[in-house]
Amino acid sequence: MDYKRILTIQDISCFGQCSLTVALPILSACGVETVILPSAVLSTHTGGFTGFTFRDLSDDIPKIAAHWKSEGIDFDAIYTGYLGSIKQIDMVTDIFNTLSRPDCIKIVDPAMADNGKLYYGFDQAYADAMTRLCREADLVLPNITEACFMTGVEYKESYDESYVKEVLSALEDAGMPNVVLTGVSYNDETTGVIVKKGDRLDYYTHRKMPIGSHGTGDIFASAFSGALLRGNSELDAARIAANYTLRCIENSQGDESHRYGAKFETAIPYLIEELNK
Ligand code: PXL
Repeated sequence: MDYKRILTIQDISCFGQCSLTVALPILSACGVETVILPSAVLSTHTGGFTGFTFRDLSDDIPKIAAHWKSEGIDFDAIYTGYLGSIKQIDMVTDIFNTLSRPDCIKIVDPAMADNGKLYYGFDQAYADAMTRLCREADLVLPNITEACFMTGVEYKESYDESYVKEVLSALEDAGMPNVVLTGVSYNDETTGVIVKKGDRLDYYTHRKMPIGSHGTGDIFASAFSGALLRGNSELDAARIAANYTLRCIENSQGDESHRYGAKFETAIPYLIEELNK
C-alpha cells in the first residue's frame, strides 16, 4: 500500500470532539501520514458553549509554511476544515500553491454553517472568502446550508431532488464542479451524500438517526479524506465515511450529556475493517 502524506489545516478545539482532535486520530487510523497546521486554539468549539477562549494562530501560519518549504516538505493531499478568519482563508490559498506535490488533492470542507445558520462569528463576507478558496480545491464537502451561503440559493429545511440539483448546478456555476454534498435527506428515515464528479451524480443513502451530534461533519470529512488517499474512489470513500459517521452517531445516542460531540473513538476499529475490505 502506498504511504501518503496529508496536511490538514483547522483549529484545535481542546474539548468537544471536532476539528483537529477528530481529524488527526481518524486520518492516522486510515494509515496516512498526517501533518497538522492548527489555525487557532479554542477551549471548546463554538457550538453550544459560551465564554470559550480563542487564540488566533494566524501569525504562525506563514512562518510554519515557510519553514516546511525550506525543508522541502510537501503533500499528496491538503484538507482544510474550520478556519478562524478571512485572513486565514487567504493564507491557505497560498499554501495550496506552495506546498502541493504535483498531483496533490486539495479538499475543502467549508465548515462554517449548519441548519440554515452560519457558526458564531462568521458573516457573508467570510462565506464569500470560503467560496473563493473552494474554487481552488479539487473537491469540496459542503452541507446544504454551506452550499446555500456560497451560492445565494435560498436555504430550505425540506426539499426535493430538483432543489438539490439547483444547489449543485449553482455550485458548479460558482466554480465547484466536484462536490460531495452531505446531509441530503428527502424523508425522515434516510439521509445520505451526493457525490458529483463533473456531470456524474451518485447518491449514497443510509439510515437517519433521530438526533445528530456536533462535529459529525469533521468526522465525515476526515474519514472521507483518509479513505480517498487509501486509493478509494470518491463514491467508495463517501460510502465508507458515511457508514463510519453513522456508527459514531449511533454510539452517542441516548447520552444527552454528550450532544457536544460524537463518540468516534470506539468505532475506529470498524473504520479500519471497512478500509481493509
Ligand atoms: O465542527 C466544526 C467546528 C470546528 N471548529 C470550531 C467550531 C466548529 C463548529 O461549531 O466551532 C471552533
